[in-house]
Amino acid sequence: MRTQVGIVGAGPAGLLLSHLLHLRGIDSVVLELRDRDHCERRVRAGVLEQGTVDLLNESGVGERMRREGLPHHGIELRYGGSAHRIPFEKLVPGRAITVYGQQEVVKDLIAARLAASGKIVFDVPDVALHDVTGSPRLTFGGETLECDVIAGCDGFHGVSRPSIPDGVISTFERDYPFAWLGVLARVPPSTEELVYARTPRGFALHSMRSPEVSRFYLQVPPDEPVGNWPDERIWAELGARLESVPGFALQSGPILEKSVTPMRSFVAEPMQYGRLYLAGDAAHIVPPTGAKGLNLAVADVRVLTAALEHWYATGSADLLDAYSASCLKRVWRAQHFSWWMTTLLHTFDHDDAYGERLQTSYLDYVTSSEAAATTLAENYVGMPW
Ligand code: RFL
Ligand code: PHB
Repeated sequence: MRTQVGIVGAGPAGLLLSHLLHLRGIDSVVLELRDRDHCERRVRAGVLEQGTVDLLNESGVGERMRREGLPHHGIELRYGGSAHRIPFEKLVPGRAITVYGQQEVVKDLIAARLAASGKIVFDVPDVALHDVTGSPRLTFGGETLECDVIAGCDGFHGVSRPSIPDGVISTFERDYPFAWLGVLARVPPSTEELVYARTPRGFALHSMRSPEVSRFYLQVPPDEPVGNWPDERIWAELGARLESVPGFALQSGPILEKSVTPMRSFVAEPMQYGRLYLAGDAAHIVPPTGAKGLNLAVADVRVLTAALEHWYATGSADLLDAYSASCLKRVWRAQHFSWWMTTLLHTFDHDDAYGERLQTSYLDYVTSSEAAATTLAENYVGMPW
């Protein structure tokens, strides 16, 4: 088998890359570890930046997102017994976010690829990369796929990054002393906009998926077994953390899904080796507090598509050679923002009264100074490409 671009992983990065390349007449094959159903059901991100929304619309896969996605023009920060709105329409006019589940983006992209006779091979457990500095090849299930370049879009635990020899890549990491328990519930949201709450009991986030389905996150200890969280305990804890302002009542309902996500910051530099290009979570991870992971994956793929288009059209590898450097500027801005939001809103060591006072001081600043609030708003809706 032969293709122009061999893509490892059918997450948002791999699928969008395959779709954008197809629109430019460039052929690709996507190889995916899991089955289609698993890819389409995995509940993860929910916040799309303005640039992500624009790109999905411009590339013809935004129809359902325009119908079912929820545009939001602000978020709420809740701490110290009061609520504070960050108004995007005032601080970053014309830019907003759209709440639309990552698995819906994945469904839309898979449907678009299959409708265009695109090749996605699901359920392949043994993908391996070969000769990425010479004649790149992917092997799987006894088959060989020869390609001009390989895109490693296989997430943090994939095979692409580990196939790069030791010493080529430098990594930069930060771990956090907590995880998130994510909860999906069949209950109308109790809020119109996302609520980020800092409380002495830990952080809580109230998000949503539709007028009938709500999404919540609770700060929990690292490696917390999900079994420690029966439904009644989840509702009691969400109530204790979110009903921290007068007049707010949390509605409860049947819980559809719950899982624990570790919190981590990670960057691999450079994001390329020979003719292997890493994109999305394969190259970098952010803690979800800033809602940036999916959006960064989209931004990488946008840069890689332009570089490949240029290479095939002109023979010049200039943009491909600059791929990592082009992506890393945005990656590090998102790294800082995600670390900052995480540090600002979570409960750290209960004995660290000094740290707690610093958090409160910065929250007071962000909620009273237009300059500080604009910093939050422009990063949250996404810096311009
Ligand atoms: P993905 O989505 O992990 O996809 C990688 C794909 O590669 C497959 N794979 C392999 N395929 C072949 N061979 C192998 N050996 C393979 N190993 C793995 C996997 O099965 C999978 O299909 O990476 P991608 O495409 O880079 O996309 C990244 C995003 O998924 C991720 O950054 C976001 O989900 C992060 N994130 C959020 N990002 C946002 O922008 N906004 C948010 O609101 C947001 N909230 C979140 C999040 C992530 C969360 N979790 C669970 C980590 C909330 C949570 C709770
Ligand atoms: C979500 O809706 O899943 C979500 C929203 C905001 C975040 C993270 C996740 O910061």
